[in-house]
Amino acid sequence: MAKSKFEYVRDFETDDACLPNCWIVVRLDGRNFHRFAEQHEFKKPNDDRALHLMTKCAQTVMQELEDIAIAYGQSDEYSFVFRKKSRWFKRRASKFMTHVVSQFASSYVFYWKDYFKDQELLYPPGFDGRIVLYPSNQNLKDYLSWRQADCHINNLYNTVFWMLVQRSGLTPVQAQDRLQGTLAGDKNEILFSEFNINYNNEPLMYRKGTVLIWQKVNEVITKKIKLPKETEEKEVEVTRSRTQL
Ligand code: DGT
Ligand code: MG
Ligand code: MG
Ligand code: MG
Ligand code: MG
Repeated sequence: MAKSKFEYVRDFETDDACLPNCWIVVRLDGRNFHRFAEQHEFKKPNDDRALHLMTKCAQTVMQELEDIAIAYGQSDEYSFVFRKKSRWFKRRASKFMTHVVSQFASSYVFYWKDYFKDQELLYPPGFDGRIVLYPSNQNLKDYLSWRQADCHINNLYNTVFWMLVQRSGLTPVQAQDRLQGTLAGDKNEILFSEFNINYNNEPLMYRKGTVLIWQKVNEVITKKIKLPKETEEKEVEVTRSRTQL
């Protein structure tokens, strides 16, 4: 049935190849994680179990898929940067996005119990995805800085907000009013003077998010070899280099 009369339907598929020589960024984000976090009793404002599970899923994505150079994650989102020269799936945007998001979502469910122990997964979570192309290294750097600035702004706000609610007993509305119009310096000051917290000493992962990169490591393994003129096997140490996340 190579050339059936139905073949023409293929022509309805549109070309979605990403522009050559550009960094391809896929960003995913948890769908309605405001509710998901509430239902699964995430710790406020940061839940280590949730953040580490996100990073485990991102590692799985990087290991299973091709050509991802770097990933950056915070809150319920992760960005994956594919190499400029990638030829994976002929650079088709739909392939990149759907493979990233589906691999991530199935990993989230698969590894849930490793991080949440006896907190049951109550319903299947979903993630949205988008794709953005960046032609220059500077654009890519600025993109990552933008996501990191978002992490910083939200985390500073959330840290003060939940201190005011949990420690000072303000209602969420009162805390919101208190923070209305405050600048970063004001928030740092509230944390320091009222809660004795130096924001700069808060965990890096909360303040900056998580970056995943590949690293070359040298691995020493022992190999048994048999030399042609000898009868007995000899153990030798060989060093091989491999990449790990
Ligand atoms: P969306 O993305 O438009 O479908 O809606 P949301 O609700 O996912 O909104 P988004 O992505 O802007 O904000 C992320 C939500 O996830 C936010 O309500 C806080 C929640 N979240 C993420 N990480 C944590 C965490 O570690 N602890 C808690 N308590 N909540 C978290
Ligand atoms: Mg949103
Ligand atoms: Mg979300
Ligand atoms: Mg989000
Ligand atoms: Mg198939």
